[in-house]
Amino acid sequence: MATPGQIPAAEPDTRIEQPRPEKSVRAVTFELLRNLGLTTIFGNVGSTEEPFLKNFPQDFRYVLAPQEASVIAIADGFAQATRRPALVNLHTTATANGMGNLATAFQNKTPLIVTAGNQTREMLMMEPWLTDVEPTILPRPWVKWAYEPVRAEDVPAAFMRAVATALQPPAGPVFLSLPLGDWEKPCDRPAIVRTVSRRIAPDPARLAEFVKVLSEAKSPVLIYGSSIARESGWDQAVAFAETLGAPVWAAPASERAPFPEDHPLYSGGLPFAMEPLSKKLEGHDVALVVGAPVFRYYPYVPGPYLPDGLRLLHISDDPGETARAPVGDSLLGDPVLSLEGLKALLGNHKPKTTKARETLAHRMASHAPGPAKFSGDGRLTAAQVFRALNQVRPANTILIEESPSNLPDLHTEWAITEPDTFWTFASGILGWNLPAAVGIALAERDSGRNRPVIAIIGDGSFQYSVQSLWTAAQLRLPLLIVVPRNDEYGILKSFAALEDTPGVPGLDIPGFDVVSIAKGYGCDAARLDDLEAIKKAALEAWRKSKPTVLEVPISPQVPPLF
Ligand SMILES: Cc1ncc(C[n+]2csc(CCOP(=O)(O)OP(=O)(O)O)c2C)c(N)n1
Ligand SMILES: [Mg+2]
Repeated sequence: MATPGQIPAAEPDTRIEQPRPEKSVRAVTFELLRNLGLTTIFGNVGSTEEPFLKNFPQDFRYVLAPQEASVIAIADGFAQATRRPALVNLHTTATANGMGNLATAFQNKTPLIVTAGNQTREMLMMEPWLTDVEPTILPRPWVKWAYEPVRAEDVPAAFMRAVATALQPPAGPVFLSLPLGDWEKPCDRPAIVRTVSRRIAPDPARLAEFVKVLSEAKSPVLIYGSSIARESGWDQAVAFAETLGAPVWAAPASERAPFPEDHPLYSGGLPFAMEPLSKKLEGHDVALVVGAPVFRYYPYVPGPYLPDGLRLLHISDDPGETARAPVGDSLLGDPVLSLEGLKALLGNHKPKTTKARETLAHRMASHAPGPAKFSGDGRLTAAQVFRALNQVRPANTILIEESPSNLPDLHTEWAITEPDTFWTFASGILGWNLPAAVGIALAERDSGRNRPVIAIIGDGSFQYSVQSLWTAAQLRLPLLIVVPRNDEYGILKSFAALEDTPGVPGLDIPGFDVVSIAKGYGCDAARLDDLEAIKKAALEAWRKSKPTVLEVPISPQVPPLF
């Protein structure tokens, strides 16, 4: 009881809301990630990430790759093969180790949520060890958005914005820098899950203009790009090509196969230089490019962009691509929705042709004459190896390629006839395809599709993200990797010939023991120089529950680039 002059103790006021049980930034973030279905984290952990990963929830999976380049490309392959965003966790400034593959992910248009820890806010200004001093600059220009939340409690909303940004067209990687002291801080708001659209419809009036030009064309030609494959648009691409009656080329250096390569309208892949590309299009009056840049060139071979008299139309959902095309009229819109719209507007159009100019048989005859290309020096050629593998592989086998000088032979010997069975990189930055194959093989197993996966990786290319072999072995993936060993950077010798730069050092790479390297990372491995043994080993590899690396010595050759 209060004595006079004393203030009585307050009775508890039942009208005031009791404080809610406090949740941490970590708890709210994991709840959000769970609700978004982002329960696999591809990472390589460091001290600045341990507070995020503390008491790692049982319903999440952590896929470790012991180098950042591998982490990013494994996640990229997984995201592409699952058609979902993937979550990556790297180590502060060491994110830089993954920059090559981040640039590739950007050009692949893969939605990746790349995160990295940073030092605690208490010390950031003094730049202690492992501070990412400019976290929003470091990953540029290869992310759509880079951000370090201003307040700890903004972390969950930043994740949501990152996912939305990564998914909207053109999809691509984003980067979040997350100071290590933020995770235990209170977060009094639940994380809000949002959804965004992944496709942008084309302007109907512009589509009608395109149809008018195409239907009045005497000899139209189609150039299809990887975005068609990314958006599962093979059926629409075939239906439109057949209705219009136009031959189909794959855009130069396509990272995905946009069209069945055994279709009678399929002409092959366009060369990636001005003069030879323009030559291939001679005789046509209208070309329509769908879902690709105009054009992805590589060597500079001066010449016109297009042959005389050819009008170019271009459809892409990437405003960067539509803006930087040096010629042609563009339409911004989803490639597959556009193909559907074009076909509907064409109505009962009479097809102009039913055949490609260059058939598969024609391409095979010009590239790999006879039963198989022989070297004459006792060693196998890449063409022989690819043909042997193609003979035994199941029809739905997934092929991943980073074997620069052997690519023309591979395309000739191995036609892609089923959707989502070919992957390579959009960038030319080596070190993507081996780890991407690991991510793709993981997606095959997760999804229950379990298609066989083979990666053809050059002996030079094999070295760049070789640590991903360890991840493949730990995950017990039945992945087959074939390394055509020519002891050289073969393609660069072809370049030296084209560019007339004799005497360049550093183009021979003798002495890599691929078998020992692969075994060291936990794979089965063998060196084989006999076609029957290669076929047998391939079939065995797909039945195993571990990766297999086959080193195949091939005859070093310097094929012309065109
Ligand atoms: C990360 C990276 N480093 C260097 C290069 C330059 N480069 C392009 S092709 C190539 C050689 C590839 O050699 P290999 O994988 O053995 O294939 P080959 O040409 O012999 O078929 C190199 C080093 C590159 N594209 N990317
Ligand atoms: Mg080589």
